[in-house]
Amino acid sequence: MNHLMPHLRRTRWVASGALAGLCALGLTTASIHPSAAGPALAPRAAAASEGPPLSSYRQAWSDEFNAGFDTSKWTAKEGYRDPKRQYNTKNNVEVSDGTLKLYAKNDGYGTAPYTGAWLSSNYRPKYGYFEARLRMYNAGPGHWGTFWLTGTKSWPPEIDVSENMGNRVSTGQGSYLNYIYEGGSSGKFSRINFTDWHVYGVEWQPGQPLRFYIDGVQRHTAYGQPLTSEMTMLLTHGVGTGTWSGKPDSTTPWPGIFEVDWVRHWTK
Ligand SMILES: [Ca+2]
Repeated sequence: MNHLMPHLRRTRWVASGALAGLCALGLTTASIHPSAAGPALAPRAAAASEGPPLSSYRQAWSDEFNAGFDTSKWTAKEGYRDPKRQYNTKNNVEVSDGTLKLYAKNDGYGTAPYTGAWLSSNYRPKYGYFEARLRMYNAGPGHWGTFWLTGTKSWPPEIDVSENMGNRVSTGQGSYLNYIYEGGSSGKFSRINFTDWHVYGVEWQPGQPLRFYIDGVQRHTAYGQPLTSEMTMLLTHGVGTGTWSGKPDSTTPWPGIFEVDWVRHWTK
């Protein structure tokens, strides 16, 4: 039962007014691991719309997209995704005014009628809390913008932290939150308007289900095969021709823009 002691001690510190002194020494209550005082995954403060669900996380990596496209952090693909459909090009990647823009265009390249963009992170983490603030801007049928993770050595696994299909702008189905593993998947539509700015996050810890968050509120819990491999983060904007994102039609605006304010990763 000694696991209760840190919590009791913290309460006494706060009550005695000694907390300010601790902060001045560079010590805060965050040094008391919340899991020591209760369940490993307690709800976060209701007011926090971004950041990890526990204060014991520390930020390990980020790209704020405030200073140009950083090729040390991301690799942009140049090549066909499908020769009959889409070509991914660095020309559709732009960082300006503090955000990343990935364009989907109907300008065509070679045999493909559409061009898109595909970024994979050079950073390949394992476990932690992953989060991005993003929106689909100028979106319509065919556009398909996703913040996701996949295995560095194989697919599956796949974690779709925020998958946005342009043909669903008007349906209210929202972002798709999904975990694909060997032999199954667990996905859920979030019912938010993904053309507005939102913060999307996923928590991945050993022995725990994946927990998906939007604006700090848990929206989906995905059980399935334990995920133990390193993952690559991806930001992609493509053009679909099937039912998943719909086909471009006369209502599709061009270029479609998948806009990302930042991507962050925390570890414990
Ligand atoms: Ca930014």
